[in-house]
Amino acid sequence: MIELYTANTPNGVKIPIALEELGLDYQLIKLNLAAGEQKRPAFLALNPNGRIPVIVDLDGPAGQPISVFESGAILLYLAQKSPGLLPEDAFARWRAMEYLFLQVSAVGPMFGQAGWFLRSAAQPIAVAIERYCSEAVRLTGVLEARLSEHPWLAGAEYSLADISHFGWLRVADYAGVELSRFPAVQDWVARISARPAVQRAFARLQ
Ligand SMILES: N[C@@H](CCC(=O)N[C@@H](CS)C(=O)NCC(=O)O)C(=O)O
Repeated sequence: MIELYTANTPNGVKIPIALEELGLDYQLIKLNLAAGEQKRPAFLALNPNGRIPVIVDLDGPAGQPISVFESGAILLYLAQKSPGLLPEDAFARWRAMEYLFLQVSAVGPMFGQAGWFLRSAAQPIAVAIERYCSEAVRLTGVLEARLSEHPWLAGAEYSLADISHFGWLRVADYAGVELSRFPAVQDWVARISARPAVQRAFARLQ
């Protein structure tokens, strides 16, 4: 059994989607981020960075419980635990890794900062909005180029790379990205949204 601490946010949706895709049993523990539940000592003991998502696998390595934080690390942990999120072909597998790391190192941080400066900053800071929003648009262009040539980010197969990016791209508007300018990404978002596992994950996150 896996305990999943998460919320319905761009990073938070990745792990229930992965768990549903793999058909793994999990207990969903929804945190109220606005109330600061992610900063409580019991949660900080699992993730000293005070952010969701986090999992605790009660049946971890050698049957021992293990906690894992950072969505990219959790996706890789799940891919190792149960086949289905990473292509078996070595070339496609490394494409999946590339796009997973692109998401956690660039798309997530840039979209997050773009949205924060656009919507949450106490006063508008034009240079920050320009920098982060233009990066969010540029990165969406990188995905558009890939998805114009391949159905999924790793190539022919849906993988953890798609799950990782989907959380942010489905709410691209938050970061000032007009998705209609990126038809291949828009179509990819629609195809992922229609997957039964994705719909089950959102139903549980309600
Ligand atoms: N790099 C982290 C980012 C996690 C993250 O930023 N989570 C947000 C929700 S999308 C969060 O917990 N926000 C609450 C806070 O910052 O206190 C990951 O991919 O897991």
